[in-house]
This record gives sequence, structure tokens and C-alpha cells, in this order.
Amino acid sequence: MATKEELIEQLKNGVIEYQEDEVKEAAQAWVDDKLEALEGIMDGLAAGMEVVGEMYDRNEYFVPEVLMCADALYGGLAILRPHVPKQEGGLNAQVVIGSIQGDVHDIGKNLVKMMFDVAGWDVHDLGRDVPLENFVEEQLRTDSEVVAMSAMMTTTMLGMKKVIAMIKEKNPNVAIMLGGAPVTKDVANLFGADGYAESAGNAVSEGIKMIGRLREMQKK
Ligand code: B12
Repeated sequence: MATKEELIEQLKNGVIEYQEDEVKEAAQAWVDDKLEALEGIMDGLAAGMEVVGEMYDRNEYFVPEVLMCADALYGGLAILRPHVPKQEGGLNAQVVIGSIQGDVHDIGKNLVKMMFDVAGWDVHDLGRDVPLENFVEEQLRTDSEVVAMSAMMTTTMLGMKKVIAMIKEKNPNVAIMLGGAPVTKDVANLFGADGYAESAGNAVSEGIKMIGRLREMQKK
């Protein structure tokens, strides 16, 4: 039987070497051993994808390999995700989330979505390559307090600034959070966002802070 450390390596290396079947087997073993699903996702699958990103940046991998790595990650995620427990007593809140127009990168966005989901939030996921006006419409339809947008490219990132202006014009009582590799805290401020988180791990706490500020403002 493989140890926990060995399974983590199998999850991570399976993503890096785009071995979807191995990733699925390791994920199933992880579940069978009753290990913490979130840890397998973050320290195994997501950590593997980070290495893939570095390899892509060094021209060691190209789009076809990266796509297969993403498939391997999603294969493992489908097995582990149902075993991440929902936290009790979370904040009663709603978030609209999506990857911005022109951007098909959705791995990071899906990890952020999962974190909100397990924290007990109602998540309205618009998917990827989301037309700008859809964020506005979905916020109005659901009356969500938070809108979270992901961009992975410097070109698509600019669309988020437009969405912020569009949403604030229709409804100023919405907190907007940005994230994704090219986005920084400064960019988020510059675009007029209310929050920023650099990773899925701190997206929920940032969301809670934003809602706190929003509810304070509404009292005044
Ligand atoms: C995987 C990947 C792809 C996959 C996407 C598969 C999928 N389903 O997502 C495929 C192969 C399809 C792809 C295609 C392309 N890609 Co690509 N891709 C990547 C790669 C290698 C990894 C991204 C990733 O998944 N990382 C792992 C996850 C876990 O990390 P993450 O996304 O950063 O997310 C974390 C945080 O950023 C944060 N976060 C993310 N979103 C949000 C949102 C909120 C609200 C919050 C709070 C936090 C948050 O939390 C996440 C988890 O902690 C990066 C390289 C890199 N170094 O990032 C390039 C990269 C993003 N791609 C790039 C490019 C250029 C392209 C293509 C144009 C390539 C081409 N020539 O065709 C196409 C265009 C696609 C398009 N129109 O969108 C460039 C972008 C350059 C730029 N700065 O503009 C990068 C940076 C590579 C590079 N160095 O050139 N790509």
C-alpha cells in the first residue's frame, strides 16, 4: 500500500506527466485511505499544475501537453472533489464567478469556486470566456453580494475593468474581487475592485472581509 507522501507524489507527477489514469488511481486510493481530499487537491493536483506552468514558461511544454495535464488534473478532481466536506456555520452569502471574456483558463477559477462552495456560499458559476455583460446580468438576477472574476492573460484582464464599471453603475452595493496570475493588488485597486486574493486558499477570507465592509457601509 502506498503511503500518503507517495500518493501526493503520484497525484503531482501524474499531472506533470499527463498520466490521467495514474492520477485517477492515486485519487481513488487517497479517498479509500480516507485522507483529506482538499490536501490531495492542493498539494497534489494543483501543485503539479504549478510545475506544468513553469515548464510551459520555459518552453519545455506547449499547448497540447498542457491540455493533457489539465485533463489529468480534472480526472483527479472529479474523484476528490465530492469528498471535500462543507464547513458548518459558514457565512450566508452568494458569489457570481467566472473567467473573463476571451480567457479559457479555468483551473484556478474552479479551485476558487470550490473553496467558496465548501465554505457554504451559494456559487453561481458562469464558466469560462464569459461575455462581460453576463457578469452584470447574473449579479442582478441572483442579487449576489460578491462577484469574483478570473483572468490569466494581460489582454483579457482589461475586460475586468469594464465589468467593474458596468456593475457599479447598475448596483454600487456589490463587492468585486479579482484574481488570476497577471492580476496584482495594485491592478485590482487601479481597476476599482474591492478585493484581491492571490490564491484559492485566501479567496474566501478576502470575500468575508469584503462583505463585512459592504454591510458596514450599508448601515451608514
Ligand atoms: C493551463 C494553461 C493553459 C490551458 C488552459 C486549460 C484550462 N482548462 O484552464 C490551455 C492549453 C488551454 C491554454 C491556452 C492558452 N494559453 Co495558457 N497557460 C496555462 C498555464 C500553463 C497554467 C495555468 C494554470 O492552470 N495554472 C494552475 C492554477 C492552479 O493556477 P492559477 O490559474 O494561477 O490560479 C491560481 C491563482 O491565480 C488564483 N486565481 C485564479 N483565478 C482567480 C480568481 C479569483 C477571483 C481569485 C480570488 C483568485 C484566482 O487562485 C488559483 C489557485 O490558487 C499558464 C502558465 C502559468 N505559468 O500560469 C499559461 C498562460 C496563462 N497561458 C498563456 C497563453 C498566452 C495561452 C494561449 C494564448 C496560448 C496559445 N498560443 O494558444 C492560449 C489561449 C487561451 C485563451 N484564449 O484563454 C500565457 C498568458 C500570457 C499573458 N500574461 O498574457 C501563460 C501565462 C503562459 C505564458 N507564460 O505565456 N493555457
